Amino acid sequence: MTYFTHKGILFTTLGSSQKTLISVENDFQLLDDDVVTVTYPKSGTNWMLEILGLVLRGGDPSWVRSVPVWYRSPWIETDVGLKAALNYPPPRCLSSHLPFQLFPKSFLKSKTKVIYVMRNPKDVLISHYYFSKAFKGFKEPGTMEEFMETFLKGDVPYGSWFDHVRGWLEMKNKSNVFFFTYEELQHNPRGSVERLCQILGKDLNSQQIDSVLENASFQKMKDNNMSNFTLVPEGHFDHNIGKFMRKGISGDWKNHLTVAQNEYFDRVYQEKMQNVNVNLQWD
Ligand code: PPS
Repeated sequence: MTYFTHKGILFTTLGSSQKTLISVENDFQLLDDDVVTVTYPKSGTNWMLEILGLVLRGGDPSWVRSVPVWYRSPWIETDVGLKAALNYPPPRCLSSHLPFQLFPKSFLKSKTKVIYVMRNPKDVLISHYYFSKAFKGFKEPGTMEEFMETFLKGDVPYGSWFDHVRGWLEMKNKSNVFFFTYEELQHNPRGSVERLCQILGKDLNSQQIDSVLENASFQKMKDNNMSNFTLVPEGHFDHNIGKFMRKGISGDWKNHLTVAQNEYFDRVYQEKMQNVNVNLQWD
């Protein structure tokens, strides 16, 4: 596995290339009825995609159970994903881990809805650490101590968590950018699904919402081969080392970080997020 740097941000060569990144930023046309789920990696992307896939089909699980998530909602910055997105008829469901400055320029002239999902960065760190051990596109993370340093410096694919979240939060006054948190999906799943329905103009009844909630649960997604990444070939992901659907909880960082590591993380967080006037409550 190797990385390359594009405009100061690291990317993996497994599935992405400079050519695709340049094309997606400058040439790719987002359309008014596209819905794009945008996240920093390990923030709940696939969970939101499952919820979206169910909401868009009125709670019917047949789509999410028959089509792999990367075809339902291709990642536009990957070589395969961009090709798929270009061939899909509107309305398209798309995904991206891109920081705002590398996102398609056409977004600013469109009414495309962006659903931006954030997660407690300490849980992102832990999820990223385990994912990096199994995903062959990412570097072996080393010890947790070492990986925390790498993560806090932003020397990971898609760059710094802080820059990513800050960059997208600057779009908070745009009427077509909507923010969700992983923690909100956990603590208020029905309210979150109702808000998403409102955003998408989908009028689901109570039974349909029940079906969304049931089929997007951690256990149902863990059992769904179209969503649990077991279809990813061994050459890309070592299924003996890690599971994509790992724990699915908030606060797992408490089981991993020492008191000193946690305090250090908090100091870096305070420093990097000091000018962000948004109340981000993770716990
Ligand atoms: S990726 O690789 O960046 O696209 O990963 P992403 O989907 O953003 O994040 C993966 C984490 O989300 C958890 N997950 C869920 N949690 C709760 N409920 C549901 N339904 C769910 N689906 C996915 C997944 O387990 C990863 O978190 P960790 O902490 O590693 O378990």
